[in-house]
Amino acid sequence: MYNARTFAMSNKSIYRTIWETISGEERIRVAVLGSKGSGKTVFLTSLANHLLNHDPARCPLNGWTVTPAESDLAAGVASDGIPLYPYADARKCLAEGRWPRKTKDWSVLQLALRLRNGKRRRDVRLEVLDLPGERVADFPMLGRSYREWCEWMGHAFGGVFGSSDPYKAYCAAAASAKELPELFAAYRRFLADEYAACSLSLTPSTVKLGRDAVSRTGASAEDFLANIADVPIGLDAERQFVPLPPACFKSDAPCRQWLKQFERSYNAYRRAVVSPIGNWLQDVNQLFYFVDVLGLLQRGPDVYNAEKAFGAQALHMFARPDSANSLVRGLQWLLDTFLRTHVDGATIVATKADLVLSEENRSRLKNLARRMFGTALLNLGLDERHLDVLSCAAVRTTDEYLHENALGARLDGASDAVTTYRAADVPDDWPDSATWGIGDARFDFQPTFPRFDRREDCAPPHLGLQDILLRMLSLQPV
Ligand SMILES: Nc1nc2c(ncn2[C@@H]2O[C@H](COP(=O)(O)OP(=O)(O)OP(=O)(O)O)[C@@H](O)[C@H]2O)c(=O)[nH]1
Ligand SMILES: [Mg+2]
Repeated sequence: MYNARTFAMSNKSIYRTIWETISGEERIRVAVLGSKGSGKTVFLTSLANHLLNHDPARCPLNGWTVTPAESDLAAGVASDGIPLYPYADARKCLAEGRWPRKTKDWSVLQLALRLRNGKRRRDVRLEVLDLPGERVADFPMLGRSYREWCEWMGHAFGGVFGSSDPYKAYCAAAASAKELPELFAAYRRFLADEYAACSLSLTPSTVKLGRDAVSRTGASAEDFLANIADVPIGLDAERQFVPLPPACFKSDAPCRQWLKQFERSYNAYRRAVVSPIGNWLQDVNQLFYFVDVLGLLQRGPDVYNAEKAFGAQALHMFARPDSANSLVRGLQWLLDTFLRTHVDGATIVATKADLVLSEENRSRLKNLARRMFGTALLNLGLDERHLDVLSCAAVRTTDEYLHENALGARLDGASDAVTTYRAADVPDDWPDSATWGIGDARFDFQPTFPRFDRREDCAPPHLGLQDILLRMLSLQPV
C-alpha cells in the first residue's frame, strides 16, 4: 500500500518547482469557488484593490507590506489565452455604489506583488480564479469519459445528491425514447424539475448559463422549462448530448444508437468549456470555498441541502488520493504526485458578514459554515492545521450601532440615503427543517449596497479580509 502523505515530496508539480526556481518568483494559485451569488467576484475586486493599494492600517498583515511589482501585471497580459479578470469594471461598479454584474465567463486575476517585512522580501505572482458558480456543476466531467460521466450522473442523482425522482422519470423516458427530440425534451424536463427543487447541479451548465452567458431562471419549473426551450444541451444545436442511463448501454436498447454521437458531442463540450478550467485547477495550491450562510437561512432547507451537496462535490475535486493498492494505481499516483500540484490549504468562508451585528453573530456564522462543510473539509485528506473556516465581508456596507443594537446601510440601490435598522440574529445551529421554510421571518437579512470612497487608491472597508490574505499569502509574523 502506497500512502500519499508518506511519499509526497512536494505539494507542487515538478514543472511548477522548476518554473519558480528559474524565475525567482513564487507562484500562488488560488481557486475561489462557491455557488452563484456567494460573493466571489466582490471578494476578488476588494482583494485586488487592497493588494494594489495596500494600507496596513486598513488591512494589517502581520507587519508585511505589499506593493505591486514593477512589471505590473495588474494592467494585464493574458497568459495561455486565459481571460483576465475585469478588475477595472468591477471596481468602477463598487465606486458607483452598485455591485459588480453576475460573472458570465471564467477569468483569472493575476498580480505580481512584492511582499516586505523588515529585511524579508518575497516576490509573488498571485493568480486567483473567478468563474460563474454554475460552471462548478460541470466539474464531474473532468477526467471522465462519456460513459463514466453517465455512470456518475446515475450515482449522483441516485444517491450522492439524494435519490431524485425526476432523474428516475428521465431514465424511464430515455430507455423508451425513439427520437432525439423526445429524449432531449425528457432531459429538459428533468433539469426543470431539479431546478424547481433548488438543485445547483444542473449540467451541462450552458443550459442554465447559455453560451451567450445569459442566466436562465424562472419562478417555477414550467417557467424555467420555457426559458431553456431553445438553449442547446451542449455546445450548439448540432452537438447536443444527455447522459444515457444504464438500460441504454444494452446491445438491443433503441437509445444505444445515440451513444457514438453523444460521445463526440460530450468530448467537444468538455474540451471547449470544462477542460481549460480543469487544466488551470490542476496547479492550484490554495482552495477557498465561499458560502452565503445568511442567504441559505433565508431560502430554507431545500436550498441548504442543494448547497451542501454542491459544495461537497466541488471540494471533493481537490481531495488528495491517499492510497493506491495496485501497481498500476501506484504508478498513476506517482505520476500524479509529480505532475500535479496538490492543495496545501482549504478554507471555507462565510461571506457577507457585514449583514449581521456583532462579533457574536459573526462567530455563529462561522459555526454554521463549519457544521455544513466540516466533514467535506476533513475528507480532503489534508492535515487539520491547513483547514480553516472564516467569516468575511469583502466590502463592508454597514455601520454598527452596538448601543442601539442596530445597523446602518444603504438599503436601496437608487438612493444614497442610509437607513438604520435592527438586524436579524444568526441562530446557534441550522434550524430544524420541520419549522424552517422559505423566507422565514427570523432570518430577514436585508441586502445592502456599497458606499465608500470613490478614489481607487482607497480600498473598500471590510471585515476579516486580512485573515484570508494571511492564509492565502502565508504571511506569518517575522
Ligand atoms: N453586504 C455584502 N453583500 C455582498 C458582499 N459580497 C457580495 N455581496 C452580495 O452578493 C451578491 C453576489 O456577489 P458576487 O460577488 O457577484 O457573487 P458571485 O459568487 O461572484 O456570483 P456568480 O458570479 O453568479 O457566480 C452581490 O451582488 C451583493 O448583493 C459583501 O461583502 N457584503
Ligand atoms: Mg461572480
